[in-house]
Amino acid sequence: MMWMKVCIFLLSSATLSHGDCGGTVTGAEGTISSPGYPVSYPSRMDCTWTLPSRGGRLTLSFTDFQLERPIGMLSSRCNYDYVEVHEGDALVGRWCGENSPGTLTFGSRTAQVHMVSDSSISRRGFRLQWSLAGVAPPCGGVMDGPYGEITSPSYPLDYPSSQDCTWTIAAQGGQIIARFLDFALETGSSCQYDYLEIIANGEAPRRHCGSDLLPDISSYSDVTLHFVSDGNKQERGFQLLYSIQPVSSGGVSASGTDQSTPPSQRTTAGPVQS
Ligand SMILES: [Ca+2]
Ligand SMILES: [Ca+2]
Repeated sequence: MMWMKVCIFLLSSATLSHGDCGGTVTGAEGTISSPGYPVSYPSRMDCTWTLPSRGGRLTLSFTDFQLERPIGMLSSRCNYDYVEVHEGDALVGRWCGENSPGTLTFGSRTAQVHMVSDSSISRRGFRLQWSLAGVAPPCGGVMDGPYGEITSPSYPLDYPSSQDCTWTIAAQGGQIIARFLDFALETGSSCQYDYLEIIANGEAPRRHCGSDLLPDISSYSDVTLHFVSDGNKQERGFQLLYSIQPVSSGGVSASGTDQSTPPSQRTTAGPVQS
């Protein structure tokens, strides 16, 4: 039973290969084709491809479609081989023969493409291109591990417009040491367009923008990072690594990357604009 579950997990987490019988797609775009395409698909197949919309807008475009032609009284039901498309729990339609679904667009629900063949007569099958637009990249959260990385959304590509992300690094009784490896935000005289606000050691927020690398952050209380971008002009964003140093009764412990800053001399990142 456990072994089966592991296999199911491996199958479902793998990137689809050309002509697989079903699976779940990952990424932002790709192609799906029926098994064996463009040679005949197998008989007695039953394959389901799942395309999560992840809150974005999903487009399926069938670029080739050739299944067995239905004949007889039940031909309108595609009684031999067919492709069905579902959006969430709803059936969008069933297609067969050379009657292609064409291009279908979905709102925010997961789409499924389901193909079934009977015991005889196969054709070329189908090929479709899919793409996903408008999916918000991951942004913000609580960082409670002993170390980690925080980057602006889509980093190292330009961050999207209209972002508002808040990260909290939990000190958990230790000392947070954070180092910026990269920093490039749209410049503004008072950082009024895009900015990163940092709250450390319980002090007032400091707002940063531009492209000067910020100094290290050292804080004995939670650090809050608040990133905002406006509606136009995007830059690369920022990348920051942090670690939590345990604090012993005698002061900062002798493990980790930076034991040189006693609490009395601790600093927070100063503003770029001064
Ligand atoms: Ca058939
Ligand atoms: Ca901007």
